Amino acid sequence: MTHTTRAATVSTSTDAASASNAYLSGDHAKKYRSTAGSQPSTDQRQLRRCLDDLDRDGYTIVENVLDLATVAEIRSSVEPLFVHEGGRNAFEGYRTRRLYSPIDDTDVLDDIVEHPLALGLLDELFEPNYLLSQLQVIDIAPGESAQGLHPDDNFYPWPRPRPPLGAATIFAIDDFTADNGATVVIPGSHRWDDHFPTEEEQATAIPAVMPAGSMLFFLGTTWHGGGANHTDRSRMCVTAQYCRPWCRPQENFSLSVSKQRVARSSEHIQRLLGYSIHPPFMGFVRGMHPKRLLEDV
Ligand SMILES: O=C(O)CCC(=O)C(=O)O
Repeated sequence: MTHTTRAATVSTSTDAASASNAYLSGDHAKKYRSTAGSQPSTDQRQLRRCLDDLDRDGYTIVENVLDLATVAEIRSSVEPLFVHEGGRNAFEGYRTRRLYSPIDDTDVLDDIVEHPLALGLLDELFEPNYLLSQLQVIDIAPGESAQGLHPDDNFYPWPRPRPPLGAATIFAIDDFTADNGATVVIPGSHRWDDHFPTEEEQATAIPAVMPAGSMLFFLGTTWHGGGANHTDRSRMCVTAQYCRPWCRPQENFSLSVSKQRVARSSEHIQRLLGYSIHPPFMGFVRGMHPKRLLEDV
């Protein structure tokens, strides 16, 4: 009798725990189901190779993921959008032009933001419904000095070593060379604790040399920075950063991107901009799915 009662108690609490787990991880939205992971699938061997690189080095490079016509279209579309000739501090770079959140001004970067290889990697790294954290065009002019090395997700106050809370792509719009400001990365630094790199460690940084149209993808824990530009031509890139679905994105896209723009965007862009629910209910608007806001646009 005692045995039976004890077993019943255990089974009831196990049922409650599994019901609670199912609730926490389930997609409860009725009208708008999650579209996470529904992008076109990508070459699995390439994906595995990139994941191996990321695990070992904290970054990976895939050459020629954009054709040169697309690269040229991106350059001509973003060039007129720059407002400032230089940054406001050494980190932004006094000789570096930056275009923050260009997604509201042009659709030309959508293919970068939702690039199937980038999303395929993010699907492996993060929980579904990860978010776009920021989007920038960065143009490093001749004479710019090297940016201070940094990991991108250090502003989340969670001690290292730890899994990445974000990840970034850098798409080369110009060829990236050792002289023109190619992003530099420190291989293996994604595994470091919270220390600032020593001079010896900083000396192990290597430039991400790659032709225009290529993608550098790195973890938020990987130390990196914009390189010094010793040439007489500027070096342009587009960078999209992503974060786990329960982290706060850097850019407040809900405020910087109009509902009209979101309404005409793809499912993936809508989800990445926060028109999504991370189970069980993170991201709701008055208790409802945020996509309902788009119904009357
Ligand atoms: O432009 C680059 O190559 C990287 C820039 C960067 O890491 C940053 O601005 O945080």
